[in-house]
Amino acid sequence: MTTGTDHGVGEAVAARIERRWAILSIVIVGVLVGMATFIGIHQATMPQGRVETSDPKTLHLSGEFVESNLGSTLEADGSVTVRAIGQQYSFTPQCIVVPAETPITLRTTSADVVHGLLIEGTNINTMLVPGYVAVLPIRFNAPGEHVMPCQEFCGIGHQGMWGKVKVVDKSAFAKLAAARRRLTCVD
Ligand SMILES: [Cu+2]
Repeated sequence: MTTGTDHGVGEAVAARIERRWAILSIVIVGVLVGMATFIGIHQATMPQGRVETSDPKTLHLSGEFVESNLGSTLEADGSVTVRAIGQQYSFTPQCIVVPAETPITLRTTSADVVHGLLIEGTNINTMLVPGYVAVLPIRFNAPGEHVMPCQEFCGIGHQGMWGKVKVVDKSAFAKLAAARRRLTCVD
C-alpha cells in the first residue's frame, strides 16, 4: 500500500527526471541551432575560391561550349578535358568517351534550366546551373559503360534525359585522339 509520503517522494522523482529531460532537449535544440548558425556564417564568410560563369544565351555562338568544341580532348600533359552541356532534354554530346586510368577534368554547364549529371556506378554527380560552369576532377579505374541520367527534375521531358559514358582503354583512346581533336562516341 502506498502512503501519502510515498506519493510525495514519487512525485518529486518524476519531476526531477522530467526536468532533466527538458534541459537535455533544450541543450540538443541549442546545439543544432548553434551548428546551423556556425555553418551559415562560416560558409558566407568563406565563399568558393573560384567561380566560373557562362552565358546560356550565347553558349552556342562563342566560347568554349560551342558545339565544335564539345567532347573529350587529350591535353599536352596527358590528362583529358571533357566539355559537355545539358539542355532540355538531352546532353551534348549524348555519348562521352574517356580513357581509363587518366585524370579527367569534366567541364559542364546548362543551356537553359538547372539539370543534374550523374554517372551511374561512380560518385560523379553534379548540378548544371545555367550561368555557371561545373568543374569536376574525375577518374575511371577500368574500361566499361555507364549510363548518365539527368538527376534534377528539369521539365516535362526529364525522364527521357539520358546520356552515356564509354570508358575505353588508355591506348585505344590515344589512337582515337591522334585522329581527331574532339572525341565523342555519338554514332
Ligand atoms: Cu535535365
